[in-house]
Amino acid sequence: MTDLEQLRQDLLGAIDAAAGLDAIEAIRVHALGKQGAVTGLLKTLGAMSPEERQLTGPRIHALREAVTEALSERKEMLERKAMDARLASETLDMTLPVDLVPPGTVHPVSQVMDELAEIFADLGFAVASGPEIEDDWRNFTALNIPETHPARAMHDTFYFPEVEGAEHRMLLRTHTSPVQIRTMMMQKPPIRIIAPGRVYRSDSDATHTPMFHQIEGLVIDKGITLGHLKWTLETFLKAYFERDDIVLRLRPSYFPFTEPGAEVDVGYSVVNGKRVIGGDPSKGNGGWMEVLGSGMVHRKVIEACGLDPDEWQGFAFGTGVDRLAMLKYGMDDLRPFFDGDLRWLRHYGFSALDVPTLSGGVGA
Ligand code: 2U9
Repeated sequence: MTDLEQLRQDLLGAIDAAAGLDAIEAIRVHALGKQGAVTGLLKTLGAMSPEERQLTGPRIHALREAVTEALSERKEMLERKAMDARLASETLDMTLPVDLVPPGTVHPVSQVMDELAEIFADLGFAVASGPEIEDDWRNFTALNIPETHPARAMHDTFYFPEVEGAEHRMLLRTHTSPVQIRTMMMQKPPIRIIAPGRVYRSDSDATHTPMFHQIEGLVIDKGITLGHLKWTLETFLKAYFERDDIVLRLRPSYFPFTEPGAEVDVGYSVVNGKRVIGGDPSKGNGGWMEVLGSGMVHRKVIEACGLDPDEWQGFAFGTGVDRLAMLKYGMDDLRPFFDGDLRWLRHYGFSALDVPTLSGGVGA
């Protein structure tokens, strides 16, 4: 056997026996590195006579190719084996909850909006939304608040500058009602929606901020009565405050977009000197607290949206989300809601992993 044949057998044998990637690398350096055995043989070609080079050259080149190929095959096989072993030994349970603490907290307003969406979804209501920049037709006129109506002035509206030739004046919506107007104009009844979102009024003190959050609800169907309204609000308030001893009192009131309109009071009791929703309002220091506005949708509003008020009736209600949060979670000042103070957010915020569900408790 020639030296070349012996070297080939030795190298291929060693490659075949290599147990790991380190061994493969060592053989590569030993054979093909700068000082390697095959490299050494290639270097001898220069000193050979042309006849000898013609004879030996192709054999040395073939040896280098065979070794290179054997190394890469063995390497690929060992890598595949390592990956198979890893796949067999490592498992990842994708159903486990994340084990890190999420950064930051969920703002009480977001938490309450999620709770409200969950409660009303259970009653068959969809969540509707619309733009915060609206026109005065959808924000006022369609809601039976004509230009001369005192309610327009009462809303302390932020108007955009008037544009020459424009049909409508643009403004920051003063309530979420234009969302319901849009829905009634786009969607055939029956309609059951809630419209949560930001609203704007030029007003600022301990209980009013220029931007606050409202939620309004709208039901349009055939044969809707005040009875449906009262049951819906009672069911909602029991779920939201997580108690069964909620009592409601509807007081006649006036809203241009409802007829009749009613303010909704809820009974409260006093626990450790603090008013809490629920309990008997006639006992101890208990009493009534106004929490919602509501009413049967005015026939003029139904008409303005292109529907026949003799065929379709409905009820609507509205309240402040920030106020609902304060009542449930015990804050007594509205202003820190919008300060972005991390201490307040850590104290009153919620874990992002605490998703409100009816079965788990909406405010758990
Ligand atoms: C349409 C028809 C009727 C929504 C309603 C109220 C009564 C109400 C206030 C409560 C406190 C707003 O957050 S607040 O300042 N809202 O009292 N809202 S009925 O009535 C509608 C809405 C849309 C088409």
